[in-house]
Amino acid sequence: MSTRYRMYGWHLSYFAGKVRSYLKYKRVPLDDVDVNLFVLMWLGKRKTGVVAMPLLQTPDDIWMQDSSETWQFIESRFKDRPILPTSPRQRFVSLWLEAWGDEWWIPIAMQTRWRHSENYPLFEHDAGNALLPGWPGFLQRRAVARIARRLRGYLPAVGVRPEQDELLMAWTRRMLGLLEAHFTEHAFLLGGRPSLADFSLMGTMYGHLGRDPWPARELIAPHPHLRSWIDRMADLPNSLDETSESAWLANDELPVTLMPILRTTFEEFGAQVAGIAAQVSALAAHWPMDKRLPRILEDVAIPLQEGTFRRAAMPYTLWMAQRAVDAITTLPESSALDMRRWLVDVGGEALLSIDAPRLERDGLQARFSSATRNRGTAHAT
Ligand SMILES: N[C@@H](CCC(=O)N[C@@H](CS)C(=O)NCC(=O)O)C(=O)O
Repeated sequence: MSTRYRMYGWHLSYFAGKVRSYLKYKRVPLDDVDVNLFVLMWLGKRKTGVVAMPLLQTPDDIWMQDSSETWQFIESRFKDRPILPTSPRQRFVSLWLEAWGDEWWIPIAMQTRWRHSENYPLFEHDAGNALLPGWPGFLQRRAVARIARRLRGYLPAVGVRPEQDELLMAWTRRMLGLLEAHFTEHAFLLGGRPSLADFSLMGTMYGHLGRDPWPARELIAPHPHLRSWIDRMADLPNSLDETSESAWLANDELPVTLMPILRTTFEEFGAQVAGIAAQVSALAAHWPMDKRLPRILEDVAIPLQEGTFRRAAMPYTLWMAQRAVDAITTLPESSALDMRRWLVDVGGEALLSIDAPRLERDGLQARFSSATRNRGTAHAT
């Protein structure tokens, strides 16, 4: 039996960027292969229930698709180089920034890719060769066009709408400035060593912002420390200097330069999560408890410094946020109290009063968890 793991994913893909960087860091024996049309549309769907990438196949032929499920599984088998800190604050921040990196940044990645036609030749080339390797160009191009149509179809729901383009770019430039300031001081988000938060942010930064020609030139090149972080993350562990300060900050501290970023996530992503929670709660009154929730609901209005941004609520995002909040609510009482005080200081206390039914993941979507189902429409606190 082979002892190697196999990841199916493209360099173009958001979540493959996250998972690939992580698996390399963990030194998982890995075959990193492209997804072809057959694996994407048929085999992967049969094994995991959804058409999505990346997919991971283990040597013992277990298949998985969700990036969070994937790292949790790998952490249980590969104990070296854990990516989730054990101290309460850093642990919560890692999980919260995972949710932010995975969910918040999707519109930015999609806008920068699909609003600029100069990105399409790379997409067509890479996706064409991956989907139908060795086939005639015109068939490859046709297959790519179908995938591109499907992906472009998601733009309005995630908030990429012409009237919001400027707003989102202004936000992006502000945030990239904050990230640049941070990476000028620190090699990774929590200090000298990568954590779950870094891998998640690689989703946006590797395949989309750092590799598509327009954003790589216009948005990333002006930020050299951010550029170096992307390149470092793409080549772990080789780019990690084990002898220097390769640790998260001591005493559960967080880098000062991370704080403005974190505050922004609480204000903005926190508002998005609260908006989704309100819609999911309202749905719980009449939605059949055993039926998967819709992938998208109504719009949520999110206040940014630059204006109000609207995108459709996705229950899946709430599921991810609930996992982060769990890192606080499951703490022993005295540490939970300390964490609550800290959240008040950094503007994140509203997260603790989000009252919504407990969710679990179902493929790319979410459903009420079995605990919620057993309690009728009872809410998690
Ligand atoms: N949240 C999932 C999402 C996986 C995902 O959305 N992958 C994208 C490509 S980067 C995809 O295949 N999307 C297909 C679709 O949404 O229909 C994860 O963490 O793995």
